[in-house]
Amino acid sequence: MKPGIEWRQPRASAETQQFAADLHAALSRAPKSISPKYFYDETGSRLFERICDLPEYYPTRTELALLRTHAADMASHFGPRAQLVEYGAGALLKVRLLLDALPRESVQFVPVDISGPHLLAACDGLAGDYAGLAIQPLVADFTRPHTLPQCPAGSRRIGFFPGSSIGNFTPAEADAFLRLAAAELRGGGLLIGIDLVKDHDVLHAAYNDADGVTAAFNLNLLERARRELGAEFPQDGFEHLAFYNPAYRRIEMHLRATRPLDLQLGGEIYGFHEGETLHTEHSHKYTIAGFQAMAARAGFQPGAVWTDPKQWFALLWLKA
Ligand code: AVJ
Repeated sequence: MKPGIEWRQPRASAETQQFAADLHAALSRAPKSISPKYFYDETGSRLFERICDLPEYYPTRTELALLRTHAADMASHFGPRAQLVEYGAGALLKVRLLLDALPRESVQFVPVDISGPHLLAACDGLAGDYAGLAIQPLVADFTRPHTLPQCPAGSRRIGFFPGSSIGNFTPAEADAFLRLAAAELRGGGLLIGIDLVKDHDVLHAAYNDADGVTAAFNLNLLERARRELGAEFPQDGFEHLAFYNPAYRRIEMHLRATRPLDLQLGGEIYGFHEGETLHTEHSHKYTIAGFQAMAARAGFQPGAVWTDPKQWFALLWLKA
């Protein structure tokens, strides 16, 4: 570096700053825990796509098969015209199966996602393949109060929340989301994907795949902190831990210290004892009746259910 030329660190994005603040908070509490949303940087999103293709990871393929087989039946509940609101839109792949079953001119599609650049790129791709479809993306955190575009006259608002993403919420957060959705979808309804309670070995295998992709996905959270925030911790200091907790009907994922160690982050030092964990994800599993009861308490009227022959995954229609 030439003397006199100041080297400037690239300014941290708002998301990076939020990650740093949340990771400090996560490491300061007991037990240590952080939101699973930090899995999904570029590396993590690519690893998640690989998870969806794993033989042990049944949810994505089971839900896609249900959508492929029953899209027309699902769409028959929407009414003649719909403002279709997808919560946490992501790559916009699953919604295509629904859109294929709807007359294009009868739909306004409103994908809602917190990541603006990704959302807009996905919308461009969708617009290229669905000429004439009205798309109104909304960059927002859908778990917090937000304002949807006005529902076109004569249309019903229909929510779409696939992927069992609601499994990441605690029961209190799931309840809060369902109440918010019931209010804004009033007169229409919600089509939601949920992962069902099943044999514990099947659940365990889905989060402990033989190729270690889920382990890499989990460990990427701290590797991301190394890359993005300059965090320092020993190589092989953490290992993947995922298990089914039957009392809470959820898979828990943790990063477990393999020995006593220090993690340095922005001038702070956080100690881990051997075996201590950073809790990274809950993935709640539901029964159909249990989920319908929770939805009913939140203001929905449970309707049609689509599930696979083994009842591993379900899509539920909930009238708002
Ligand atoms: C995207 C939240 C539905 O809980 O199964 C996959 C994420 N974590 N393997 C899930 C995940 C580990 C996934 N969800």
